[in-house]
Amino acid sequence: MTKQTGNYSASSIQALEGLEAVRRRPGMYIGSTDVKGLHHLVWEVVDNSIDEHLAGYCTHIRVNILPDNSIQVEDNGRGIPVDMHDKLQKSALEVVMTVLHAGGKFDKDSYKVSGGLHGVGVSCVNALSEYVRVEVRREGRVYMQEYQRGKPLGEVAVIGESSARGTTVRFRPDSEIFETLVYQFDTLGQRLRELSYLNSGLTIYLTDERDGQQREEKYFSEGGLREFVQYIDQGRTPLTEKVIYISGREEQIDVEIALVYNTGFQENLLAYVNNIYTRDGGTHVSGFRRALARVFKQYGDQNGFFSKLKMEISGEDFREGLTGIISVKVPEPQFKGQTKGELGNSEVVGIVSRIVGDALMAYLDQNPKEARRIIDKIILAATARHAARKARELVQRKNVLTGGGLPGKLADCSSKDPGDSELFLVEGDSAGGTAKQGRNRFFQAILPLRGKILNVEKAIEYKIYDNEEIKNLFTALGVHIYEDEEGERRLNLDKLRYHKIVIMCDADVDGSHITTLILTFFYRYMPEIISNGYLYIARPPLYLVRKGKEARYAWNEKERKEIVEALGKGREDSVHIQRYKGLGEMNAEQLWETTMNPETRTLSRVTIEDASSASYYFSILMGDDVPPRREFIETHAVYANIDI
Ligand code: 0RA
Repeated sequence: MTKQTGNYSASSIQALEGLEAVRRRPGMYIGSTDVKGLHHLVWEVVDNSIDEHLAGYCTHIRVNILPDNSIQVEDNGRGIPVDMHDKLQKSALEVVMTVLHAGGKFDKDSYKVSGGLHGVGVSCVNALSEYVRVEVRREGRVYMQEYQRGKPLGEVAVIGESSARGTTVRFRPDSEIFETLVYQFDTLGQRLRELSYLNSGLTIYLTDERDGQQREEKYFSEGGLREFVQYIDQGRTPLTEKVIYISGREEQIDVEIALVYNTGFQENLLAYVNNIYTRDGGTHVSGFRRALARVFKQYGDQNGFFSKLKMEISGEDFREGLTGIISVKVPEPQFKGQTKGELGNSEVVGIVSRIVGDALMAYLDQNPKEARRIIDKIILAATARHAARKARELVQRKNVLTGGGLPGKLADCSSKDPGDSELFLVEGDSAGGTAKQGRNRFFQAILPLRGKILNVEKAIEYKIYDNEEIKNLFTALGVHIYEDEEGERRLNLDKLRYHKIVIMCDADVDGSHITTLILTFFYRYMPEIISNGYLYIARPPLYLVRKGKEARYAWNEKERKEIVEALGKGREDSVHIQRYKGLGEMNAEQLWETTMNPETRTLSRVTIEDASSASYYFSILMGDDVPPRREFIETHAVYANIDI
C-alpha cells in the first residue's frame, strides 16, 4: 500500500450524531445484540488498526480478552489525533470517541476507507460499553481518557511520556445492551487469522487472559494470499504445484488474487473487498470469472486442445476444482443486496477482468505443463457435466415412468396442497419412527435420512444421483433440475410438494454436523428452496423441568433458570431436570408438543446467508483432520434468528 499524504487535523472531523441513538437502536449500527454483535465491537476497533496498517503505519496489533471479558486492542499506528477541534473546542480524541461517524472516514482526502460494511466507528463501541479506556501514544506523550456508556469521565489527560506511537482501546461491553458478554477465542482467532493473510506483513496476537482459559496465538503471514489459498486447500490434492498469483492496480483499485486447482469438483472462491468477505460475490467476482473463461478458452482453442471435445464448455467447467482468493481494495465500495454481501461498483468488472486476463495468459504461456493439466481438467469437467445431466435425466425420467412413485421411506401427509404441507427431514430411523407417531398426518410428512448423508462438497455431481438419500429427497420434494440457456443449473419448483421443509436433528454436535451437511446440500443443489423461504430448522428443547405433576420445557439456560425460579423457588435440587441429548429421548407426544406442533414449536427459517456460512465453514474446515472441525461446528452451528 502507498502511504497516505494529506495531514489529518482535528478540523476535518465532522460531528454528525449523538451516541444516544446508538444505545436506543444498537441493531441498526452493529447488526444485533447477540454473540455476533458482541464480536462486532472488536471488529470495529481492529478495523481502525488495520486502516493504520493500510496507510503504511502499523505493523503490530494485539488483541487481549481480559479476565472479565473486556477486550483490549493495542496497535502501533499513528495514534488517534489529540489536537483541539476548532468548532467543538474539544480534543480530537474525545470527538472520535464520542461523536458518531467522526472517525474522519467520511473525509476521503484524509483517511483511507477500510470498512464500508463495518465502519460505524469506535464511538459506537464506546456507546455500547459500560466502560472504555483509551490511551494514545503520539508525539512523545501518552494521552488517556475514560468513559462510561459513552460519556467522558474526565478530560483527556497527559499521563506520561513515550517515544512509541499507537493506540490502546479497552472496552467492557454493556450488560444492559448485550444478551451475552462471553467472547469466543475461536471466533476471534478465525477472523484475525484471515486478516493476517489478507494483510501480509502484519503481526496480530490474540491472548486469552480469562481464568483457566489462558492461551495465546500469533497470526502472521509473509506470503499473504498465496499462503491463504494453500491453507484453505489443505486436505485436498493439488493439480499443479505452484500457486497462481496475480496482482495489479488500476484507477486506484488494487487487485490481488491467488489460485490453485485441485483434483476435486467444487469451486471455492472467497472474495473480499477492503478485507471484508463478500459472501454474494459481485463485480470483482464477475470480472474474475469472465477473464478465466475467456483466457482458457482462447488458450485451448489456439493450441487445438478442444478439437476432440464434442460438447460445448460452460462457465462452470473452468472452475471445477478451483480454489481462489480474490481481494480487492476499493476507495469507495458500494455494497448491494439484502445483507450487503455483494460488491456493486461496476467499474471493477473491467479492471479485474483486464488484470486477470493479462496475467493469466502470461502464466499459461510460461507454464505449458501446468496449463495442459488444467485444460485436461476442464475437458473432464465438461464431460462429467454431460454425464451428470444424463444421470439426472435418468433419475428424473424414471420418476415420470413409474408415475412419480414416492420413496418407500416417506410417510406422506394426506393434504395435497403444498401451501399447507410440511416435510420433516429426520435424522435416523428411530427418531423418524417417533416423529411418524407424533405428527399430524393431515399436513405433516416424515422422511428419515440415514446417518451422514453424502458430503456434497467432496462429491462429483453425477455420483449425487446415485445416492439413495438424495434421490429420495428429490422425489419426495417433487422438484427437478434443468439447465437454462446459459448452461447454469436451475431447480424447477412447479411441482414442489411442501412449502415447509424442516430439518430436525439432535441438539448435539453430531446433530449440528448433520444439519450443516444438509444445509450445504441445499445450498449447492437447491438454493432456490432457501431463497424462496421454504427451508427451516426445528428447535427441540434442551431441558425438561418437572415438579410433581407440572412439567415445562426450556430451550436455553435462561429459560431453565426462569422455570426453576417459578417451580422450585430457585432451588435446582427441589425440581427434576432432564437434559435432552437427542430426539430419541422424547416420546411421540413430547416431540409433537415441543418441536412439531405449529402452536407451540420454534422453527428457524434458513436464509441464504446461513447456508452460505455453513458451506464456507465446510470449505475451510473440510480437511481430513476431523477433531478441530467438530469443535468448530459445535461452536458455530448455524441457526437463523427468525422465530416463527
Ligand atoms: C482518526 C484519524 C487518524 C487515526 C485514527 C482516527 C485512529 C483510530 C484508531 C482506533 C484504534 N486505533 C486507531 N488508530 C488510529 C489519522 C491519524 C493521523 O493522521 O495522524
